[in-house]
Amino acid sequence: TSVHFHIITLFPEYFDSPLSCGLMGKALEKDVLEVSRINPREFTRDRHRTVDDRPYGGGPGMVMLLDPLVQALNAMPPGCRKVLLTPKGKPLDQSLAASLAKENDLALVCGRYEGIDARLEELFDLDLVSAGDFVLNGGEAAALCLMESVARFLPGFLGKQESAGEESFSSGLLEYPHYTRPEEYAGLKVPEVLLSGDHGRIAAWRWQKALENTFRQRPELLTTRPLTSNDLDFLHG
Ligand code: 6GU
Repeated sequence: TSVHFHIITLFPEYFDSPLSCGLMGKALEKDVLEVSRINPREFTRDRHRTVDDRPYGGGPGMVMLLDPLVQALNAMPPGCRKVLLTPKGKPLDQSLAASLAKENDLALVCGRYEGIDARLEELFDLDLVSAGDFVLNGGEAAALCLMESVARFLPGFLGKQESAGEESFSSGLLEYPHYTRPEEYAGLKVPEVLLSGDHGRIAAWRWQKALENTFRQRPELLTTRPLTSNDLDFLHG
């Protein structure tokens, strides 16, 4: 298999349905990728199997203990890249997903409660990754986003049809609008060009719509992607 994800989480059952559904379920059956779930609680030795404690200095919530996480990470295979899912991390994007898809082993540490003891970052070389600028209860949902975005780069994950070429972001733009039958619904018609059979005109129309969508919804995406004179003609002309 191409990538082996090692999810370190206090809630291994959180991942049951997402890993069994749709393309991800198929990919796991086909051994396109592999997923292991490790519960840090399994590494506790005390009677109550404690995984968290109150923060030094006071304040609300609980902090995840170092030792169970350290043991879980020490049990990872050699060469394993270690990712900590945390809102203070670098926001996940398509280029990070592509780079993670080149790894053999990826440990995904899911933080819960208020956070984890900061010394974990001194003990291990961790890539800090966030799902985006909003607050979740823990890293699990972010880990799912990461795994799905990485899996789509793996050979054999997508069908021949969809392959990663013509989606949002592969061009650096948002997607163009899609239409299917019927040709007219409640007086709303499918754009004529899509029925024309003229593949050149269709490609040009889709490029223009993708550019317009991006300009309206996510103009900041256009600042890191130089506009061609063609693009500018489409936007203004
Ligand atoms: Cl990785 N964790 C939490 N708790 N909140 C988040 C996040 C991660 N990414 C975005 N928000």
